[in-house]
Amino acid sequence: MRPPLVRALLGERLDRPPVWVMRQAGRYLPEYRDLRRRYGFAEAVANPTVAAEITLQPIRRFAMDGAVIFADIMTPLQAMGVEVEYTPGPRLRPHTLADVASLGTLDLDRVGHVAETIRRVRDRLGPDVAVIGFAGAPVTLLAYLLEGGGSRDFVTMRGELRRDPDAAAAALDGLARAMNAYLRLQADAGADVVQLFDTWAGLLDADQIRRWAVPAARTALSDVGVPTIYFAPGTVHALDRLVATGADGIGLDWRVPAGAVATTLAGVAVQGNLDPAVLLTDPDTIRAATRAMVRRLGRRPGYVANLGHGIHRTTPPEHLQVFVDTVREEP
Ligand code: 1CP
Repeated sequence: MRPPLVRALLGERLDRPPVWVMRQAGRYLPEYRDLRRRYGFAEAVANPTVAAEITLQPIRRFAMDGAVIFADIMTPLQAMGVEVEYTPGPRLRPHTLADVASLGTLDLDRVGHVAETIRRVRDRLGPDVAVIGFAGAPVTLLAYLLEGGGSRDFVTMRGELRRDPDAAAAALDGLARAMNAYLRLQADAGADVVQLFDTWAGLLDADQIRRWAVPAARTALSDVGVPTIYFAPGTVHALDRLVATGADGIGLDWRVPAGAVATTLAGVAVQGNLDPAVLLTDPDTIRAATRAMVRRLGRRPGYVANLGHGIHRTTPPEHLQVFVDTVREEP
């Protein structure tokens, strides 16, 4: 039998929705902070023993239905020759569109540690728990490459897409092909599901999302061989465009209205979408909001319970337990 997470993404309605949480391996967990006292972030990602251990930490505690591999969206760029430092967000040399287009292909040997982490995690989990691989979507990677790090508004990326569309197309195509190779490597190593994170696509208008973000995501996700999820928070203004990525499931942030989901995303699975801020409140509030979410979305075929974005680093772990238990209570 396939893991419940895979079955939900293929459109099956399950008695209880599978559940995992974006950024579930990370700083809100004391056991993560303990390990990170001994290993820097890049060092932890590069070491399959440590990366597998961090990946498994939230599974031991919460028995999630999916284990998301500990790495970063910038990890494969490092294997394309980009130097990245984490402070804790990524910092790198600002690139031009031409620099990005000439990065060349991904050297799969240089991400062999990710494949090895996936093999180790797959070996240590039962058949019901899905291993989740991931990559950053081309638009989001381009945003970091052009800006040289994180930003609230990524104006360089937004300007460059308008200034030189041909060079932008070449840069995005190179990134899309590289991420496609990277996702295939992860599926071959044993990932049961892969997610493409398009964290910054929501900065674009609806036409730009259709022109740039969707085709690039489609290339990155094509023929990966396992079910795929596309997550682009803040794109409610272009929700009807996202299905064209070809993803089996669409990740929703907490602002997406339930009515729009029912009509616009009828043919795909959906994942989400509790506001991560709810987990900073109290058990009663968490239970009420989680039940409302499952009532809203859980009846459709193909539903995966999750937050609407990554878990906040100040979240008390016992609040995440309340969320997971509530998703799993008798319908
Ligand atoms: O010191 C630390 O602990 C480093 C913080 C950290 C962690 C735990 C970074 C730097 N990356 C990660 C792991 C990570 N990043 C994972 C695997 C763990 C898990 O999900 O459980 C994943 C899937 C990511 C993905 C990621 N990195 C995204 C997309 C998801 C999202 O939240 O929208 C983005 C935008 C990044 C960039 C990044 N890397 C790190 C940080 C702090 C950030 C975001 C902040 C910034 O833009 O500066």
